Amino acid sequence: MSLFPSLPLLLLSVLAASYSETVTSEDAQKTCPAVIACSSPGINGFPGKDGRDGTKGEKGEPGQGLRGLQGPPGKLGPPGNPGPSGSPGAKGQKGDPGASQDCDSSLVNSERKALQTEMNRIKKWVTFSLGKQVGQKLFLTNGETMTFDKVKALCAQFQASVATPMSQAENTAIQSLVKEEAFLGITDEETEGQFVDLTGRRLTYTNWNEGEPNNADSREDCVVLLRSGRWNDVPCSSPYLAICEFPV
Ligand SMILES: [Ca+2]
Ligand SMILES: [Ca+2]
Repeated sequence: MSLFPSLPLLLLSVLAASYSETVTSEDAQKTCPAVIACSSPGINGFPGKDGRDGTKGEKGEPGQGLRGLQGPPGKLGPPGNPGPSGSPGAKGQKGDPGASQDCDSSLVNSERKALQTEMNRIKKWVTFSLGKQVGQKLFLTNGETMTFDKVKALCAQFQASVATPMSQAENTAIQSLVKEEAFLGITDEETEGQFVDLTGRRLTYTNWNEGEPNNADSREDCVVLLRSGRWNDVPCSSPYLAICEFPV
């Protein structure tokens, strides 16, 4: 007899063994609960992934516990819109004068110099067109005739005085300015026969016409300049041309 069984027998033996193992495995699965119950528990698996956030719940009631300490102040917020303008306040008291007088002084000096320059220009125009200047005197007339008192008032109104020639040059200047007889600032109202200027000083220059002063009718206490340049005493109440002299 051979040591090796025939091939068909060998295959049948293998299939039989395989079937036996299959049946044993299936039986084991069917009886697993019983097996698990009887065996030790398995190791826990890894936790699953987090689920999605649920919907926000309603605000809860304030707690009954102790109130916590106040936290530090928050950051400064943005500036708000400007409010409406308030009503004007009461007027304050007048302040003390400023201390920068040097600046003011230089300004005043500058303006004064400019004004002086302009004033000189105007004086030249006036002198050229209307008046006569001799030394520090400027003779001007408004072309009107009036009594001696009115002439004095007119000249005083312009910080001037009635024309009073103190020299031949001044007498000639007045003569060339007028075309008719004009009052001079000379009288003997205070003392008959003693002629003085309007400040009361005795005359140092005279230019009387021949036969004058004659105090005609005992009522001639004022003096006029004749067309010839000579002088004549006349009544102060008679109207003659007004001439004033201005300091230059
Ligand atoms: Ca007289
Ligand atoms: Ca006379």
